[in-house]
Parts: sequence; structure tokens; C-alpha cells
Amino acid sequence: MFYDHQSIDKKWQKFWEENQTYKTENTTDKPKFYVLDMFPYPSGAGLHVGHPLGYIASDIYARYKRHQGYNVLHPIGYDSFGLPAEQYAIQTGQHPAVTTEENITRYEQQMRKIGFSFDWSREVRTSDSSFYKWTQWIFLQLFDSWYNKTTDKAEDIKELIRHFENHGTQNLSAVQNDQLDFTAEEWKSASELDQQDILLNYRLAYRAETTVNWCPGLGTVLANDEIKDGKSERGGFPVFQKKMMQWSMRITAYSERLLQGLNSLDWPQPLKDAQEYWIGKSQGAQVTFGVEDSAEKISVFTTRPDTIFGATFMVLAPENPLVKSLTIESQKEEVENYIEQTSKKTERDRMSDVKNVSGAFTGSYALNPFTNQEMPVYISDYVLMGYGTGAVMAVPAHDERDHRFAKKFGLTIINVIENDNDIQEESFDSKDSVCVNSEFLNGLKYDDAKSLIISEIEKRNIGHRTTNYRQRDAIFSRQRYWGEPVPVYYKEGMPYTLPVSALPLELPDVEKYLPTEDGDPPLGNAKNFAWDEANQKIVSTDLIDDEKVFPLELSTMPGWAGSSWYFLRYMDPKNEEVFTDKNLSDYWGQVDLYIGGSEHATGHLLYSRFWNMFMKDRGYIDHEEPFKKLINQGMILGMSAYVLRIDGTNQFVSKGLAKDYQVQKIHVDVSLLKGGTDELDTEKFNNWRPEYADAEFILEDGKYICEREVEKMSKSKYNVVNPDDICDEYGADCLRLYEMFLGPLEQSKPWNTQGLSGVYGFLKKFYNLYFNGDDFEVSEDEPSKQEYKILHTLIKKVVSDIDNFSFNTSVSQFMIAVNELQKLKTNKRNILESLAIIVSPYAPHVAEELWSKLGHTGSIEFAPFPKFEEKFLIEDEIEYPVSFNGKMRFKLSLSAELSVPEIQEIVLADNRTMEQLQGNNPKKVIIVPKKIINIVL
Ligand code: ANZ
Repeated sequence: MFYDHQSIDKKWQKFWEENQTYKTENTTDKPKFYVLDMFPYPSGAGLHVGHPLGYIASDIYARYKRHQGYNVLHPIGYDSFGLPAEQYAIQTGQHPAVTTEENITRYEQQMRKIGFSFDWSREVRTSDSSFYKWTQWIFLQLFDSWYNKTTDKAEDIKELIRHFENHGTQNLSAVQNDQLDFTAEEWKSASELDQQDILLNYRLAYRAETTVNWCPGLGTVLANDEIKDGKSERGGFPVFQKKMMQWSMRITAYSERLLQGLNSLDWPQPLKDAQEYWIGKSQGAQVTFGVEDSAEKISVFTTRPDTIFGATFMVLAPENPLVKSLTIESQKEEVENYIEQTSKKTERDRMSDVKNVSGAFTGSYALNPFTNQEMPVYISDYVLMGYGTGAVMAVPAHDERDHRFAKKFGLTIINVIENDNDIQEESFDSKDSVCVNSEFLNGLKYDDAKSLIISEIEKRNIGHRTTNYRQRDAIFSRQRYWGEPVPVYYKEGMPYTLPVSALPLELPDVEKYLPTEDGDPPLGNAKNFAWDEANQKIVSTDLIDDEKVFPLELSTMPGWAGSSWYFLRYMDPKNEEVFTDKNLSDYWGQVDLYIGGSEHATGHLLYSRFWNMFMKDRGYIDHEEPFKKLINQGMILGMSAYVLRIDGTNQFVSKGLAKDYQVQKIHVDVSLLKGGTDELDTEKFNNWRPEYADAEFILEDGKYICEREVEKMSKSKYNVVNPDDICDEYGADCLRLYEMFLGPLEQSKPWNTQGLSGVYGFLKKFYNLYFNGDDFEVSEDEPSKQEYKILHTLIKKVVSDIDNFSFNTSVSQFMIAVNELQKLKTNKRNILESLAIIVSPYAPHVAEELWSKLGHTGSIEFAPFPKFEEKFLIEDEIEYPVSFNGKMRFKLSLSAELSVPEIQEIVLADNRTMEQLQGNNPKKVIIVPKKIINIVL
């Protein structure tokens, strides 16, 4: 029977849509299971075959869980705010909402074509005001919260105000920017403005002057993970350090919980390691050094207080406020020049450039409290202002950068650790490393020396034990148009939040998507974007008088705002009263399985854990961690094709002849190759681009053969394969099976369109098992033992494969089973019904078609997954070859259940054995169960 994949795909996609097969109910007795994909940014290029890899895997899992009787939440949506749509708007004037809508329509069509079992009715879009209303609402909750270290959670800012009113800052343990001290009286007598200023010091969403990565080319601030090698990841523009007032999120309040929480997660180890490194916990001490002829003190953070006897100079970050007061007149010029020079470098550059140390001397000297030696105070850009205290005690004998610095500036180096094998390691574990030249530490090993010196430091009141985290607060403002407006207005320069009733604060229309002439972000171009406080509404910007009508915040939220909580909205996407009903977030709980790319390791996956923990603290949800299990799918690589142009000509030489020429490799679109081969269709090439119209070719055997190379699949490399084309030619089921068949999910693997025909052949064979010629034909006869064995071998393998996310091996097992069943000409209902269910998570269209032909009216989706039964795999009869002195004489069929003594008894009593023995006793009887019997005469 002809396997008509096109009409089968269409028929079932229509059926699913009409019957809302995958619409998920919230009220059911079934246990729940939440399978989530990282939602896509709908780019203008559409999907290529690399994108659906993770979606296919999660779809298989979701379908499998439905067969197992779970109520499965498997939603999809769009991360639809972002830079590309905005840049396109800048170039063309097209409103980003329009391009975004078009792109989403295309994405949806492409995804529907692959037959994903998404509950489309739950679709969310982060750029939709019904969604970002709640992103803004969460922002307001963060603004109205502080972190209480005593209870170790975020609490309502009202509690903090109450504390101030009653006790001032006494007995307060909060996460804050600056350590403040005031009494209840002082608080109460402070002006409203001063009180607000104080509160900003504690709020989880706060405004503060921060050094940011400013990218003039993009007109915005970038996060560290948006910068690669000092340039913006998008566009490749240079990035500079600049001080700006910015909204920040106090993620550092959660550093320890984010670190500890990793232990409870079933995530890939490299991902957990990346987060652990990013959080960067270090334990050590803060120590204060006095400065000669000055009232100033320099505090340092060190993980190696045990080396303090070897601390011979100090280094401050160039931005450290102390630099000004410590620099003596004669050193001013040098110091200022140096500061100017380093302001051009990003933090990344400063950290990565370990070889070229540089710096300037301030002219001041600190005193080593343990050796009483003078320590010259330098500034250098290897010390970062945002870490620890922005100052270090330099121990040149045991720290590599300090060592280079000392060499360059001719400073004293004193060895205080004997056998320090690895000077870079914080906790060197060389057995022989002990302190020397260190008075009361001499002879002590690392741990003992560290605790002794810290207690001494604490005793002398010059410092204390402390823990530092490398992670910084997350900058939350972007000077962009296409993002969520921050629901804040300004009164006397102080931010105030809009009331919840005013949400969503809609993104206003602007004429220009560029910054304003005054350097304000694009929202500065909006005509209707001011807050009328008394009437509680948005009014014309012209009305701003700073008395009744106030300016609104002009920056927007970063890309990670919406993606930090979208998984919660899927639980109750249409709710207009709350972001998600608490009963529903209780029911759906954690995401049980999350599949997505590893590039989100330290961005999205840290921010969403942070917001989730915050929401839990404030009682809106019940789970500390959002994603229980996570899998990173690998990348599908493309087979790029190149033509070889002879330098300085318009002549192209075929690959095999190229060695005789100087050539330049040029990417060509893989669609210009003939039917999946390496041969270029030269005519198509001539028509591809005007500059190739007159191209000439040097052929080998009458053909132009391209060079091929495996690279990341990307539009810019002209190696993308569109899933739509594959679905048309081979069908969605073939695409799904093939993507899984390519190899282990987590690995990267090259795409090869030629490989599809093998999988397509399998599908035809599978389909035809259910047919006799052109007639659908299944028999009601009881299957044979052999047939059951094939089926149950398959069930066993597929169940264990899916449980282990080893989808590629399942596909191989399908092929084996179908081949074996075909050889047996199997057409028994009891085999074929089960087979259709087992295959259906992978190839749902053909499975539905066969299921309906088998006489079922509903979808196959909810048919119980066949149960594996061991009994079908037991070989109940074994045919033993019976040998005498190694020569096989006859065969004996015995039950597989028999023990060795039982077998021996039966074989010795057999007439044929008696004949061989001729009355003698055998010398030895060797029995290998289930294999052979050998009798030695
Ligand atoms: C003395 C010392 C001796 C240090 C030694 C290291 C080795 P982690 O582990 O990353 O926390 N440091 C402190 N603040 C710094 C800053 N703002 N910029 C650059 N470096 C800074 O590193 C902590 C160590 O890095 C601290 O311990 C300090 O140098 C340096 F044999 O103090 B150490």
C-alpha cells in the first residue's frame, strides 16, 4: 500500500486541531507531569532543522507520559521581546510588533507541521501586554521587598519600615548596598525623600549607580553574558565601561540558596558546575590596614589570610574611592593617566589579561599589622572594584598576578609558604606545604594556619571571617524600545511605582526607535508617556510639570524578565486577576522535565531560579526550584558547501583539481547542490547572485564538486535545511524519527539529508505490516510465541530508552522489530495494536492513521502504553545438543526452568545416552545451562 505521508500528516493535524486533542485540563484525577521546552525567540529566518531537535525529544516524552496515564502540561509560547525586531525597526521603520507577529505566525505554522502535541490554547507571548502586565507586577513585588538575613527570605518592605520605626537599624540583618546606621527617631524625623532613598538601599529591585557595559553601537547597556571578547555578541560593536544610574535586581541575596539548591536538581553536571562557578563562593577574611600619615584605612578581602606575613604591598582598583585621597600630589598625573587608560577596558579584558600587568603608584604606604612593614599602595586594573572591597593585600610569592606586578615594579617578595606547589589554588593540598617566616604560624598547614590567623585578626579587631560571592546584582535596565516598560515614575528624582490597577503599563508608540537627541532611551520619543498622579492615568508628555504630572521611567526591562517566570503563566495563561491561580501552581508544581540549549546555563537558568525563589518567599508559589530535571540537547550541525574561486578570477575549480591553484573558499547555499550530493548545479549557481552570472567552471569528469565541511547550522553559512521541505518530501514522522535517530540527544551531530531515505523506508515497511497489498488486513488470531517475544523485546527496550532519554536507540529497535515481524508476515491485531502505540510518541501521524484503521474512534494518544511481560521473553524450551567426547550425537528439548541435576537425570535416563554408554558409567557430565550437554566417556 502506498504510504501517503502528505495526506496522513494533514488529516491528523486537522483532527488534533478540531478535537483539541492536546488541550490540557486542570481538573482531573490523573497525576500531573509538566514537560517544558525553552520557548523560542521568533526570528525572521524561521526554523531550521536544528531548532526542533529538543522539541521533538520533549514531545516524545510528553506523549509517552500521556500513554502512561499522566495529565501532561506541554505548552509553547514565544520569547518575543528582543533586539533583532528592534534593529529591523530602526532600519525599516516597521513596528517591531508587526514583524514579531509575522514571525510568530511562521513559527507556529512550522511547528504545527511537525505535529507537536502542544496545548496551543495556552500559548503565551512575552511581548503581549496581557502577559507583561504580570512581568511588571512581579517587578512591583520585588520593589516592595527586602531580604531578611535572619529569616533567610524576602519579606514585605512594610516589615522593614516597621522595624525602622521601632528600632532603627538595630538588630537588623538585611542584604543591602551600604551599611547604614540610624535610630528609630532618626528614621521618623527623616523627610519622605530621605526615607525613600534609604529604602532603595534594601529593595530587591533598586536603582543605584553602577558601572555598566555600555555599547554605543547598540545604544544600550549589555549584560556580561551578552559580550564576547570585548564586543557585543549581537552586532560585534565595541563595549565600554561607564557609570550610570540603573535598575538592578538583588540576586546576590540569593547566592547561597542558588548554590545550595543545585544539590537538589537533576541537571547535567557541566551546567551545575557553570552555575557554581558563576556564583563563585569564596571563604576568607576581610582585613583592615592602616595608612601612614593618613586617617584612611584600606580594607581587603583575602581568601589567603594565612599569607599575610608575605603581604608586601597593596593594590587598589583604579575606581576605588580611596585612590583620590591616597594619591600624593607628585603622583597625581601618573595615577590619573592610568585611570583614564583603564576606563576603556571591560572587566572581562581586565580579568583575562593576566600576562600584561600594569599600574601606578599612589605615593602612600600602608602598614602590615603583623610585620609592621611599609607596604606601598598601588593601583592596577587587575583588581576589580565590584569584587570584595576593591582592594587586595598583595602576596607576590604566592599569587601569580601579584608576582608579575612585583617583578615589574621591583617590589619585595617574601616566601611564607614552603613547598607551595600551586600558587594559584586557594586551598593548595600539597601535603608538605607549611607556613614559614610567619611567626606563630610557622609549621602550620593551610587549614590550621587560616583559622588561627583569622581568630588573631578578629582578636586584634582588624577584620573578620567573611564569605564572598563573585556573582553581582543583575542590571535590569535596557535603553531599548522593544521590551517591557518599567512601571515607575519619578518625583524629585525618586522612583515611585505605579499602582497595580494601572498595569499593564503599555509600551507607547514612538516615531523613532533610536535614542533621543538628549541621549534618552527610545521611549523618550513617546508623545503619550507621563503619569498623572491624581487621576492615575497615562497622559501626554507635554503635561509634565513635576507637580501633578511626572515623567515615567524610559528604560525597559531586559530579555530575561519575561523568560524568568513564563513557565508559571502556562499554568493559568488567561487569568486576568492573578499571574496564576495558587491552586493551579500548586497542582502543576515544578517543571518535571525541561529541555533546552546549554547557552542559557548562567543567564536564564539563574535568573528564573532567582525569581522563582523570590515568588516562593512571598508566598505566591510553593516550590523553591522551578525545574526538577533538565536536559541540554546537542546542536544539529550543517554540512556547509564551498566553491573554490581561483584567486583574482571569476573561475571556479572543482574540488579534486584545486590543488594546482591558489583558491579562495566561498560558502554556497546547500540548496544549489544536486539532490543531496556534492555536485553543484552550475546553472543555479550562475543565477544565485549577479556576481556569479558569468562564473566559469573547471570541471572534473564533467561535474563541479563542492568542498563540504561540518559547521554550526546557520543562515549566515548557507547550510540551513528547512524542516518544511523535509515534511513535504518525507513527512513529519520521518523528520521526527530521523532527528532522534541521528544520535544521542545531548550530543552535537551533523545533518545529512541523504540519511532520511533509510528512515522513510522503515516507515513504509511499518505501515505495510498492516496491509495485504492494498487492503488493510489484520487477523484476530492469537499471535505466536515468537511474535510476542519480538513485541515484548521492543517494549522492554523502548521503555528503558525513553526513561533514559536515549531516543536514538529506540528508533533502531523499531527497525529491528519491524524487520522481524515482516519476516514472519505478522498481521495479528494483538501485536499490531501494541506496536502502533509504542511507535506513536515518535511518529504520531502514521500511528493515528493505523489506530483508526484498526477500528478505534478516539486518538491513540491516551491508549495505555503496552505493559512489558517478562514471561514472553523466557525461552521455555531449550534444544540442547548432546555430545559424547565432544561429538554431537542427538538433540534433546528440555524446559528452560530445569536445574542442572534435573537435566543430568533426564539426559542419563535417555535411551540414546544408554546406547552410547553401553553400560559404563560416564567419567564426567558437563552441563552448560541453556547451551550444551557434553558427556565424557
Ligand atoms: C592574598 C592572597 C594570597 C590571595 C595568595 C590569593 C592568593 P577568589 O578565590 O576569586 O575569591 N582579590 C580580592 N579582591 C579582589 C578584587 N577586587 N580584584 C582582584 N582580585 C581580588 O579570589 C580571592 C583572592 O583574589 C583574594 O585573596 C585576593 O588575593 C584577590 F597567595 O589575597 B588574595
